[in-house]
Amino acid sequence: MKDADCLFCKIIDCEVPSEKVFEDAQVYAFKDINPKAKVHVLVVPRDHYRNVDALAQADPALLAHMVEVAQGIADDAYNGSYRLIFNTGEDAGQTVFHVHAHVLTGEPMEE
Ligand code: IU
Repeated sequence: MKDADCLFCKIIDCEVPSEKVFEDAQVYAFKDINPKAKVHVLVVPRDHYRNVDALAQADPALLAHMVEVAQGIADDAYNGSYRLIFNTGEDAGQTVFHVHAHVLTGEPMEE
């Protein structure tokens, strides 16, 4: 399931460059180009779902796997603490409509 016009589908397919942090058969994780924390990684499923609700309904096990990968990133990069954000909808700040988890870690978080 790919969307030819989707930026993150292109990043997963290496048509657009990214700084890879992790990948497996189901997900791809890369550094956010505009980091909001010392470590800011986006975890993205290879299959295209427009937001976290669509993913949760279609494949909850894949959503759980994204959380597992986020935890692994925070374990490797820091001390296991991290903030996990799914912006959902334009008014919430979602700009790329391919579900992605923002993993913010690497330092103590401000409020
Ligand atoms: P959002 O939740 O849809 O707003 O998150 C999109 C993120 O994708 C945002 O933090 C951007 O900095 C990030 N990003 C990126 O990492 N690489 C890109 O080429 C583009 C956006 I465009």
